[in-house]
Amino acid sequence: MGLTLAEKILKAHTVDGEFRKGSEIGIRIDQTLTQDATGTMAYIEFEAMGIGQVKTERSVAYIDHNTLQSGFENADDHRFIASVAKKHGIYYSRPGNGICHQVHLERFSVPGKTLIGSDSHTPTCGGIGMLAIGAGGLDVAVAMGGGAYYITYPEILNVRLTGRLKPWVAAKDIILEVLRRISVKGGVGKIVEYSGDALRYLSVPERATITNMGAELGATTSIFPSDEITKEFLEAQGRGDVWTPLAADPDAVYDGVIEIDLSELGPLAACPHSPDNVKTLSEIGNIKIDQVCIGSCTNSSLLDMMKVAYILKGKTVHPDVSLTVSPGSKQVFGMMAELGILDTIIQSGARVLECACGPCIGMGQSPNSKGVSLRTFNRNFEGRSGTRDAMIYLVSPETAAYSALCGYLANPRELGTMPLFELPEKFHINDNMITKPADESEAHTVEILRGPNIKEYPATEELSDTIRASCSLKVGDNITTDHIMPAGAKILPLRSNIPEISKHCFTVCDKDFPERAKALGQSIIVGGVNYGQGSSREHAALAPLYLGVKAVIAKSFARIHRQNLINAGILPLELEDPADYDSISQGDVLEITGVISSLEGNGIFRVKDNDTGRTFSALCRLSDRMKAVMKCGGLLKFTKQNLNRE
Ligand code: MIC
Ligand code: SF4
Repeated sequence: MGLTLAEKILKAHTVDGEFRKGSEIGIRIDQTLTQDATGTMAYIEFEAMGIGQVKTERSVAYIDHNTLQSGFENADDHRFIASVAKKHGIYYSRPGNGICHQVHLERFSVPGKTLIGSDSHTPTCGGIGMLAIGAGGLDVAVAMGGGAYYITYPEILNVRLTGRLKPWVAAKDIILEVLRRISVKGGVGKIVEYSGDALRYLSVPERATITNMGAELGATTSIFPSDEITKEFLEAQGRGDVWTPLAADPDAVYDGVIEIDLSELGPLAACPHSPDNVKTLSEIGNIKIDQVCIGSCTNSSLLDMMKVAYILKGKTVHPDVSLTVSPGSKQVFGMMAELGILDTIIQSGARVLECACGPCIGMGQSPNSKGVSLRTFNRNFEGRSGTRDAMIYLVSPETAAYSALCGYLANPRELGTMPLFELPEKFHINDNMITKPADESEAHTVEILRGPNIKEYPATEELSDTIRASCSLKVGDNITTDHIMPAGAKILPLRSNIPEISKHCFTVCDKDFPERAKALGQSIIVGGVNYGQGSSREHAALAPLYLGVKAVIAKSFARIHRQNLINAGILPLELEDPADYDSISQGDVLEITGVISSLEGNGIFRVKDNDTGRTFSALCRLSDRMKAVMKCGGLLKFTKQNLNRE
């Protein structure tokens, strides 16, 4: 029986566990990436493990999230990360060099290699045929130290693309269509593998838009084959030597297949407040808009900018609309200048921002009250833009640019004939903003520069055999990490200070939660389906840990967040019968006895609600390794103990 492409890469990298569906496997990691908002904590953890030089083929630290320096905190974090990188063998991409995923795709990605990154959109590099997975910072720290990364051998879902996109219909519309069909939960436990005749029309940046938003499906990762188009892209990046052809075996067996005829697609938009709330533009109608933001790791490539410039050329942004454009990288930005498209965009009245995450993570450009904002980004969760009552729609750059001129959500198909947009034969290559680490022999001379906002990893405790605690919060379905640990310009600078950032934990849902949880000493959170979807930020586990949360009982969990809870020593319990959710009220005292024997035995935990007298079952089935992690109080302690033993 043949293998799928993802399976081939997984197989070549499996160093632990049985290579069988559903079982836990440990894979060797060739490359890692971090960004600053999760990176500071990841490097605090890396340092706490006492590892010298990174053991990977390539590790890169990017500064792209917290670039708004409205106090000393972010600049201190940048300096800290730069010094750790220099000392420990990590390449450092300076602020101004671009968004981690875009830069990694351009300058470091290698087909067939494995990459984990402390950012949920790490699968962007799947566009070039890498097996690229988003993870918590602690998992990335372990991988930098040479440790394997553990995943459950996933199901492989094949998305077969046929036909050809109509003019002005984009790669963004393809992934929106996948989201429309299978929802934000549809990819959980799966790798999405793309194939089909249509691939010959899809460039690497377009493929990367699709794999990037695979994160919104909840998928472990998404991947495209590595073909002649991949080769051309790498050659244009001056890196043709790293290319290898990669594809699934002709007789590969998939766990599911979705067929999409691209010629049948029209422009789509994800409506507030979820990336899977997808509608056609005519279903939504010509709604009036206040803001348009073009950029983010989903749609900030040179190709995107070329299309945007073509649409804006010689026109002026509608007087009621504010248009922002953030190029994805210094390379993109520089080439926009070189090709004259930057001037075209500036002349149209667009507000050109630095190449960073910017508005995507609420780092400025929050819309006006009740503002309608069209964004080429990947997430439109409530409040993420920084304006609680804003209405965010996710669209393609083509729809965004055309709508910015019209003043309402407009269909770019009206633009008529589309010229052929071609990538340059050679990109502008200048890696002067990527600092190489110190030579290993010099590493001991490098001083780590720590600012006063950088605090230690919170204390964890061994798992106790009885957990008796109040339910400090009960929340509904699809709770995102943006609910649990909000981002934005005011809170992000606290990412290296868990005591301070914890004061904002869950405040989007309940402003009194942090104080209530703290006063209770220890507590349990109850959630619905897909609890913890969205980002990889381990702060969504570390803040609850700091506030005394011992367990989260939910109908189901998102992959990265569940792992982050385990890494932090918080028990993720899945209700055996989802109907039991209804019987629990906030404030009820819940009692779990025989925790250790349940963990070690069949993974079924008996939970008694002392207020109602009801007893119900909740599951947490872990591999032996994960059981050991849980019992000793989390992955950091576990790794330290194991290193000491070696
Ligand atoms: C996001 O898009 O939500 C982020 C900000 O990039 C996060 C990481 C973080 O919270 O720092 C992610 O996607 O993992
Ligand atoms: Fe940055 Fe937004 Fe991409 Fe997250 S989704 S990495 S915030 S651009």
